[in-house]
Amino acid sequence: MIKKAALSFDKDLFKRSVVYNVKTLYRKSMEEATPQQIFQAVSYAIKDAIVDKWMTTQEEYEKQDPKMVYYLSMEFLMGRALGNNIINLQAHEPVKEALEELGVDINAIEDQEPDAALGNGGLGRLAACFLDSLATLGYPAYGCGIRYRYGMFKQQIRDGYQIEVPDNWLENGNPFELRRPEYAKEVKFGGYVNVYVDENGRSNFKQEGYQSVNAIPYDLPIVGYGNGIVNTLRIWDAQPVECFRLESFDKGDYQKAVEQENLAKNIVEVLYPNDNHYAGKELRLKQQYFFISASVQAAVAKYMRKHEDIRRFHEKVTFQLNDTHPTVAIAELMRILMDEYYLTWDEAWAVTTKTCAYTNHTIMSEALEKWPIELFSRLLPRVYQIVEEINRRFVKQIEQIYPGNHEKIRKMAIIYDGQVKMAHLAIASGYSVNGVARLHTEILKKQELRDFYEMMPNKFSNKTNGITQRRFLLHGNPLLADWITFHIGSDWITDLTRLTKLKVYADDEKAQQEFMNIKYKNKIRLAEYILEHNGIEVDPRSIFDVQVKRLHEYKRQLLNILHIMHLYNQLKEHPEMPFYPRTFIFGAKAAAGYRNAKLTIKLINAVGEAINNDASICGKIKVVFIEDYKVSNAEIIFAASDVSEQISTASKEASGTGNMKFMLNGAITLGTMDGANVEIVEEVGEENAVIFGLSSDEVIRYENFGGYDPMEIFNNNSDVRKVLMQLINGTYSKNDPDLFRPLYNSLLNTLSTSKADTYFILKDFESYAEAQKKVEAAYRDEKGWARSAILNVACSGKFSSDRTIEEYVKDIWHLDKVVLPLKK
Ligand code: 26Q
Repeated sequence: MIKKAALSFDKDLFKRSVVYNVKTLYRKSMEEATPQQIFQAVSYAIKDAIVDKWMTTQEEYEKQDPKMVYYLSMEFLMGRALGNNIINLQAHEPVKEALEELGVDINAIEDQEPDAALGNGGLGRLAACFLDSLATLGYPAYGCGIRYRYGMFKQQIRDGYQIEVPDNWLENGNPFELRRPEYAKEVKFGGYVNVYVDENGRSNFKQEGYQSVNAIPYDLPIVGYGNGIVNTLRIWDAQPVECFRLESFDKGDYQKAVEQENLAKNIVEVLYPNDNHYAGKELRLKQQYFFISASVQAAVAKYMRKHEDIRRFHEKVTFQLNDTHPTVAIAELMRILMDEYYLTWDEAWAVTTKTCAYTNHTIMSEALEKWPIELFSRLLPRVYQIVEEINRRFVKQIEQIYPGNHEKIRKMAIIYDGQVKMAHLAIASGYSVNGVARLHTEILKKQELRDFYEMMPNKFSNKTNGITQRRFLLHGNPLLADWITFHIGSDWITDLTRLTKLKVYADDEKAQQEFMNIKYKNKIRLAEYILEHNGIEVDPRSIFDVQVKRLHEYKRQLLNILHIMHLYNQLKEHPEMPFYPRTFIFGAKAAAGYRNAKLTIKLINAVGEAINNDASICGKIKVVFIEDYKVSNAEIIFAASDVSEQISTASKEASGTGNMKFMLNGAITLGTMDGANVEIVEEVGEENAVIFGLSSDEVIRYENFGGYDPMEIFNNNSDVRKVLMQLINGTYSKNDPDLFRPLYNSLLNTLSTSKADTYFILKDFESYAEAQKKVEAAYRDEKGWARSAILNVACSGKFSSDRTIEEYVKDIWHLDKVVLPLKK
């Protein structure tokens, strides 16, 4: 089958373009060029093919003047661009052929590209999936973010420990980006606010004595799948403002000039590598205001180029706030409307409250952003005045609704206890608040945000997350993608619900064999990756049991590894016991300062080291820690997985999106009833997933009664006791028996200064071990497993980010699809 767009892709032109680029960029022939140079040449050739569509799309946006969504996010975890762009241009076949004819392997070239890792994990990758879906569905959208000089750190494992290495992703340049200095914006920090009354008697607020930086936009193309649409991800770089000539030395401005230069250099230097954890750092707040001020200024300027009346801004623009990180956009928009366009408070408020919408991604209290007033007001004096006024009016409103109820004010005020609470600002000032999975939204409404929900129930809605099948199936798992297309056609690429047509193959033995054969080939591909990167041989016939995600105590990698220690104990005690060979695969980065997370990585590696080298268990268990888990190796991992470990403490994982990527690739979920797992089980049926552990209601009930007593389990369960003692008797740390004591203490804490096992690891241990037995039994039933795996793929349609985006459009953004004119 030849795709339409494939026909329109000029293969010969592309080949000439690659050869020409190699020549002009490097003065080399194809034979002489390095793989990196060929990657650059190929990328520029692909960019050529993109640019025309990019211009046409943007011209059409200019002409049709549709409403646009600005997706404001501190993180965009894009991964590699080349392969994805080729796929979305529907040019994979011709490009692959062309490169073969030039003697080049497309996969080797794609491997030359560094991941664009401008994000930590779930929230950043969600933003990337959303951009793909927006472009593919034909919705006018901008992504707005920061062009970090260094993205998420590269992880090296040395002696079992994580080492963080700077991610110099721009080292060889970024062929797809476009620098656009003509759209630079100035962003001001610090100083003080003066009020001037003008001849009309109007008060003018002026920030003075400030420091400023120039924000320079870099645009990246976001190619829609097969529809000619190319949207823009705009990421901002910082440059010092040119303000000082030599004579400034005498004027004493020297100090200020140097400070401004440092400000510009520092601001975009590096992504904060904290996932689900708030760090109240001044530089972080600077980063937030920097890209928000630039983005809001740009959005207003763009609007004013075509429109007269700024009071109707919200009819053409909506800002989606990706968590509270961009929430300062609310006050910045108010500032621009009042101070630069002279709207009254009420007029500005009317616009702002119809423009901004907020997505909540977590209920973990340590992730909530609360900025000290001192810091906030010193850095953003005018913005702080506006936040104060928003707070004053909001508190007044609370008092009107709940007269005399000081408790409400204490719990809901935007400014309280010397802090600015960003979630409260976002909820009070936005027109929409959404959670990211049904359970998560229910918990928000009933627990964390209950007071807000009671006061303004209409603002709240759920938008269950999704993922893009273009990257995580079509690109990441070409064998399965082709098999699916062979059986049901290619419509699934833009309508994932079509996968239900695969249900009829679930009981078809030939289909089952083909399906499991593809899984086997993908397991060989991953086994080769592991051999190359870890030097460990794993058996592709073993069960590939995988937990890849950021390392966090609530995600409970510790539960997984404790259970592996337990299995190993059993195998040692009963060498003859029936045991289906298993390869446990981990991948996880820990925040640099997160002690228990880093220690868990060390434990996984120490246990792996012991087990993998113990000949007495005949290789029945292997434990592999994949170094530097990132989007590009994730694609290979999902495709090769049998078991998807989604074992967070119920109520803690807002949604999860990895869970969806595993399901789409035919892995069976071993999980708790948490986040989107609940909806996964609902779609696929509980007989095709393995569920264990406390429910979120049970967890919350225990928490409300001050926790539970893990000592009871320690005393009564000898398996648990044995494993825990191994944490502190040097079994996995011969030279330093106390090495893992902090992990032991986190579970038992005999000192009782802080609470023990706050993530219910011991409480869920037995249930988890039972569930793991069910997994083994299920895998032994080859046909039953193949059936379940196929059904997981077939039932994953709901979890496309295309569906998620359509829900945002319908309920929150109210955008119209743009139709491109037919080519003459
Ligand atoms: C905040 C302040 C200062 C420094 C860092 C941060 C910060 C950075 C990243 C706080 C939180 C994050 C990331 C949160 C995150 O990734 N949440 C995940 O979002 C996914 C998409 O909705 C969900 O699927 C996950 O369940 C949720 O954990």
